[in-house]
Amino acid sequence: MNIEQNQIEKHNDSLLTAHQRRFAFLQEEWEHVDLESVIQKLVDFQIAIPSWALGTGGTRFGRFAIAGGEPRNIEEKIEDVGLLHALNGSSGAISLHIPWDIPQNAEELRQLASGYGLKFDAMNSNTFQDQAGSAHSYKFGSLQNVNKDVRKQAIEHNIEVIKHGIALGSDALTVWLADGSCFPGQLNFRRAFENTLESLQEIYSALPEDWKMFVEYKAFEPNFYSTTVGDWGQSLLYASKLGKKAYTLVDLGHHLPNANIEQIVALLLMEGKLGGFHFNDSKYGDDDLTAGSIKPYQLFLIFNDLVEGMDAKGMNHARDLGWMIDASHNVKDPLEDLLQSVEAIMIAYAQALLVDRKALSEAQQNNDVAKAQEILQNTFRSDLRALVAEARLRAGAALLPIGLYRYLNVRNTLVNQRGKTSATGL
Ligand code: AOS
Ligand code: ZN
Ligand code: ZN
Ligand code: ZN
Repeated sequence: MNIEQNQIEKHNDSLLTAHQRRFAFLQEEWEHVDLESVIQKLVDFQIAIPSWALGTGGTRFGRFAIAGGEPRNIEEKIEDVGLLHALNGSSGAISLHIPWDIPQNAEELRQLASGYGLKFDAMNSNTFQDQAGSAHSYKFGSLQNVNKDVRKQAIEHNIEVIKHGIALGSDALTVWLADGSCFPGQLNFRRAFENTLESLQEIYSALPEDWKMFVEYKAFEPNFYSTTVGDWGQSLLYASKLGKKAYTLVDLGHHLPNANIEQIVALLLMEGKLGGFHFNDSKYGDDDLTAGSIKPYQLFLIFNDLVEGMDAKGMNHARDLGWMIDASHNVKDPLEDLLQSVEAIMIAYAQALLVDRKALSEAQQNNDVAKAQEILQNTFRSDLRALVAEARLRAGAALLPIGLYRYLNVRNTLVNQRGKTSATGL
């Protein structure tokens, strides 16, 4: 299904007076800053939607179908992201996963995607599951495996993913490895690192000149004693040894409890090695919950360091890092959840854009701790929803994305078109 421009306009008209009142208040509150340039940055900012988050992911214990209407193929996944992008104007890219998505006709998919205003973001490889018909098993790891034939199979898979990505016009490969060990003694850590590095080097050499490789780290799960790309230090080691096209990817849920993610991000950015994000939120581990649903202050602090660091380096906020969501849905309509995640990310970004950098830097220079904290918290506690809504309005999207989604009965339409069974790769 498509959401028509006139449906969006009708919806916006009905909310316009109330919106304008809230926006005018913000304009007054922030009259000392160039709000127009902030709004333009918000309009430009796009967050990629992962193809696997469009259906219900389930838990380790089971899976409960939602009402249905889940996408059954890549075309329908693109259609779903197209719906999100029409509603919020900020979901202009899709991140595919091989082999959960098998692009058959790249040219047709490119056309379909561009019809919705979508690009193909980072491609994701999968060597954490055995695929039907493959010669070797990843039970004891893929790129780290003690058996060279297994490593070779995993390397070739990644190169295959790059080829799919080239055909689709993507320009990045995300490598997340489940490799690690469950028990002491199982692995020689140094050998595992060396094998992984050698394998990554082979994949790296297949990357086109203008591509990036994102090395995603994760503290634990599915392995519970060691993970071969277990933290940002290890990822940074691989990325540094690989070369200038390799970067660290930060998934917010992949740290040990209470890690200071904003500090990690600041230093990776300083080193020119921060590649991008998998946004989500968590209370315990890799919970893959809606961004900003548990720790919105942390999300803001991360963006605060991102904006400061990117500006210090003269980076383009929208283009120079990979912004992606990585989420899993058990109890919510995935599309509604993704709208909520994007909104939370946009709000955190807007807040970070409005931090008084000069005053903060002065407070830091004067060791005025209370003042520094006040500056951050004043901005964080400001309600900037109308600013983000104004950016949506200007982008031709909906003032209230979930409101319009429900008003248009999008899920019911999808159920009628696609049926009640769920058909995701997970
Ligand atoms: C796994 O925990 C990682 O977050 C991955 O980025 C991702 O969830 C997976 O690659 C989906 O394919
Ligand atoms: Zn991830
Ligand atoms: Zn995650
Ligand atoms: Zn994860």
